Amino acid sequence: MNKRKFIFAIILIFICFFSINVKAETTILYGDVDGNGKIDVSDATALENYLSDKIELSYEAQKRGNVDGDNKITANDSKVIRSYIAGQTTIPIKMGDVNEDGVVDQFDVLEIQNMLMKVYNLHKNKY
Ligand SMILES: [Ca+2]
Ligand SMILES: [Ca+2]
Repeated sequence: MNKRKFIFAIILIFICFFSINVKAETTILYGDVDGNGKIDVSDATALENYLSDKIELSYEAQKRGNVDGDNKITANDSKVIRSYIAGQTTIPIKMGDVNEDGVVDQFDVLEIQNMLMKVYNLHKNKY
C-alpha cells in the first residue's frame, strides 16, 4: 500500500468514527440535567441549586445543563430551560449539529466528511 492509499484509508476510518460518534452524541438530551429523559422544571431547579452551591452536579449533568453552549453553567442555562418549558424557545445546543440547521442528520455527517476531505486535499501533495 502506498502512502496515498494509506492516508486515504486513515481518513475513511476517521469518517466512520465521526459518523458513529455523531449518532452516539445524539442520545444526549440537552436540558435534561437530572437525566430522567425529560426536560422539566426540576432540571432548571437543579441548575439553580448547583449555582447556589446547594448540590453538586456530575460532569454529564453539567454537560446536559449547558444548553446555551458556552461551556459553563450559568443562570442563563436555567433561564433557557425555563423558557423552553414555557414553550417560548428551543434548546439551542444540539451535539452533532455541525451545520447548525437545528437537527442532527446525514447532512452533518456530510459536512464532517467535506471538512476532512479539505484537510486531505491540502496535504495530499506532500506525500
Ligand atoms: Ca429531566
Ligand atoms: Ca452555559
